[in-house]
Amino acid sequence: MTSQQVDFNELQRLDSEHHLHPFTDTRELNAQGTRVIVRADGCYIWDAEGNKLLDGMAGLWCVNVGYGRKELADIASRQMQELPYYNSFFQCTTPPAIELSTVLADIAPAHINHVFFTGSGSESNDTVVRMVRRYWDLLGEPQKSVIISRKNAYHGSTMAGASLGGMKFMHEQGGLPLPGIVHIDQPYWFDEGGDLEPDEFGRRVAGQLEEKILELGLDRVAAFIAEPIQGAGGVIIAPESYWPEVQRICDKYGILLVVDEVICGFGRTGRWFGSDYYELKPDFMSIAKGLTSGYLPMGGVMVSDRVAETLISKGGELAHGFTYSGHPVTAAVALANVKILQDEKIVERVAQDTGPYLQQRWSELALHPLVGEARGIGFLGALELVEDKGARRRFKKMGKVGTLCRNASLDNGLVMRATGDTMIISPPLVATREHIDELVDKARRTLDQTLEGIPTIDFES
Ligand code: PXG
Repeated sequence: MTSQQVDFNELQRLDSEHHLHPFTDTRELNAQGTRVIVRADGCYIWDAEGNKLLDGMAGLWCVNVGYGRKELADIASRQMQELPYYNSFFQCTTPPAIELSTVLADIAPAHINHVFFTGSGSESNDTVVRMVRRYWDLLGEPQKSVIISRKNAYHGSTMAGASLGGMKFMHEQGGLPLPGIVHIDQPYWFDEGGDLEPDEFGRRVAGQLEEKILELGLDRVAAFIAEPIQGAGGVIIAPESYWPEVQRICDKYGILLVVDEVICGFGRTGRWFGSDYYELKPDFMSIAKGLTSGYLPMGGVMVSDRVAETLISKGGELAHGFTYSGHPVTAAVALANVKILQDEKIVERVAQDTGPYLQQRWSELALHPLVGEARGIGFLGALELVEDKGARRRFKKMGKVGTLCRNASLDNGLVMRATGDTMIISPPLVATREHIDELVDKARRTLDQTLEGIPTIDFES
């Protein structure tokens, strides 16, 4: 046994004794042992056992500029030595926070020119709830407080984030959702579209927004929140008819549109924001992840001019804020990260070259007997694993085949995530055509092995 293996076993033991992991069945994990990731470079990660993996998930949808960017480490080090911390409360701020707010206003859609900084996507969405309600309160309509969201959405894990999210298994823990948050259907044609054409289905589920507004009464409805493309829910891409209809309904009734850009922001669709991709006019955009490419934790809420104007001119003090709002080190890293995206024209490359190439190669997997649909946009992709391709029929117990596929993928040196029986990718935006070929080849081998392994699955347990 090498010394590295001894260390690794010891790390696993300590992890199982002291560490509660997020979204994890700790008992199950402790029985299996955790995978300890020790190093990363470019599009690859290495675990403590020496395995090299192509990171098809960019960490957790966040490492947009890839790993090993020395300039980000250098900037953090310099900023830490100069000013490691100061807050943005009490009439203070720091140069990186100011500069970052300016750059974000520049890259955001033209009508968005303000940002409130947070520490994560969840905090961003909690902030959105407070700002949405404050906005209507200031306009003399405090009863306009209900926020409409969607089933199977993911907006974070804090109380408000998990409530806005539409994940039932999360609501079941902790008495959620909070009052004043309701959910309509998601635009998930593959699973829920039945015999309808995608566009007809898209119009119908968008129409639920209007129905819900009328059911609750316009005097009570404050906002609608959605991810441009649902990420954690399974890279769910709405039919083309959906977003124009949602925007029309928000405009017609004057309710605020909150676009959760935590995954789609910072280039993932080949545009700076999902809102650019779908030509939306959001009142709020939640950001995180790609803002710093995950090098440090940071989030924010970008606020439209009409909302900012009301909050500023009528609002007085906004009784909300975090110790780390606008943290100088995270802000400096975010600034340098955005500069990398700009200088290396990474977003343009995803739009014009690597994104279309990934989608072309990814769509070839639709021919595989296990794949009911291969879809994607930019640097997001999903595969629906099915028992019967033609009928879009799922395996009888969800998640078994997905888990088998996920494990086979890791064995093949590719990080691909499973949501139920939907396989997901969200690679670093710097992946080259060669990386994409490697990803698709490994994914195809993984699908072959999964298909071979299905007879060994116990669907009853
Ligand atoms: N909104 C969206 C759209 C997200 O994807 C959050 C908000 C919350 O961000 P924070 O920084 O608070 O985690 C997210 C986070 C998964 C997975 O399993 C996805 C996320 C987080 C954890 C797991 O795909 N997305």
